[in-house]
Amino acid sequence: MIDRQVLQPEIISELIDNFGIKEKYNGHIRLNVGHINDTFKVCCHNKNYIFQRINTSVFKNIDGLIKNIADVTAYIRDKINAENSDERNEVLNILQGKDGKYCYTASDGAIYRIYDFIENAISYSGAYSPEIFKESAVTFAKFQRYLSGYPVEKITDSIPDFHNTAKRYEAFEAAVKRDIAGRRAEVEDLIAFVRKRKAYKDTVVDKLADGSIPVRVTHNDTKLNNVMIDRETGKGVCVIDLDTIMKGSLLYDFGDSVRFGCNTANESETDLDKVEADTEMFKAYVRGYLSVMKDTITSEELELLAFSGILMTYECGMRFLTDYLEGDVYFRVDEPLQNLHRARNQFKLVEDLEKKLKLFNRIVADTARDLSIGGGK
Ligand code: ADP
Ligand code: GN1
Ligand code: MG
Repeated sequence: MIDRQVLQPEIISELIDNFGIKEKYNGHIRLNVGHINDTFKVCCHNKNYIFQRINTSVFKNIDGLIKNIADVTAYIRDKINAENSDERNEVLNILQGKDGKYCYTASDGAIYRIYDFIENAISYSGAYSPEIFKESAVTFAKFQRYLSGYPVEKITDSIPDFHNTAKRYEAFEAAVKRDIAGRRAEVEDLIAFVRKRKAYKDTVVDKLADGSIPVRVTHNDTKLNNVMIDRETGKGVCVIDLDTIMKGSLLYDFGDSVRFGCNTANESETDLDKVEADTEMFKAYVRGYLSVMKDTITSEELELLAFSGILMTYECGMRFLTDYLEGDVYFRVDEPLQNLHRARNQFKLVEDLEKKLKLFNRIVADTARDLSIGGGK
């Protein structure tokens, strides 16, 4: 059994050898941010790297996932180079191993990959301002725009139906029925909350299926700590965590950013009085996002932009609750009730987003008017 907190010295040596790292290894630390992979900053002489153990119980199709990342980053790199801009604008650089592969199965049986470390940049999980949040919007939107010409058929869905809210709902009902961890009785109020809003689950799924909103290549995990912000200038530098690049809707990306960044509290906060949807943050995100996407977003997408925050928060809360019912098998938890706390937190945010939907729709409409957006392709 691998200790997820630890990166063993012999594995470090294997990886350094396989990926041809020439600089002398000086030490490493574990980064305790994401919920999925095990991430380590490895410091070498004059250069740092990210060594990542990929979570193979979450990601079943590693070849498809790695190919997505290698292809998409190469594609974006060409676009950035063609822009020839003075701004700091980067793309994740994944290292290629001796055998030509971008990941490596080590002697402990786990699969690893290495990225260049993005220096002098921060991934924010808290204590950020509307300006920082707006920059994250610009950076995610640019990422979306770079990929607007990328052939959708070249993308492998690394987790099929990842944001298919209808399928997520089915999984939730199955978990309630199975009640494998014996936790159902303590969460009846939350189960009722999800069921009451059942109609949400088909909104975007149906529109993607009937073609009224376009299928795009999307990031699908656009929380603020998946974008690196320059430590000095406060400008967005690079989108990271590319495991979930898949076919989807831009509403998934916009909505997930709102879910995380407009919450006045951290996603795991247990004091629900602290959880609210922050109007200033929402305004900032809309302005940043639309300033880049003004010629790309369609009027149907624009109309659902404010609602997408509710949808993605509802879906994520439902996923946390499902995982709690299943005994915490998916999301990394630092304490036993964390998935339950996260679910309660998300549902509190759903309620506040529902209350503010009219206001947030108006903010979208006003910003669109300001930016002379008519709804493009
Ligand atoms: P997870 O899928 O578990 O969320 P991430 O790929 O998002 O894993 O990595 C976790 C954290 O590690 C990020 O939030 C960020 O703080 C840091 N990180 C990841 N990649 C890099 C990188 N290339 N340079 C600097 N920091 C990084
Ligand atoms: C996970 O990998 P990370 O921590 O950035 C999850 C997202 C959830 C998020 C909730 C592959 O994101 O879908 O929205 O936690 N990623 C995966 O914080 O399931
Ligand atoms: Mg992450």
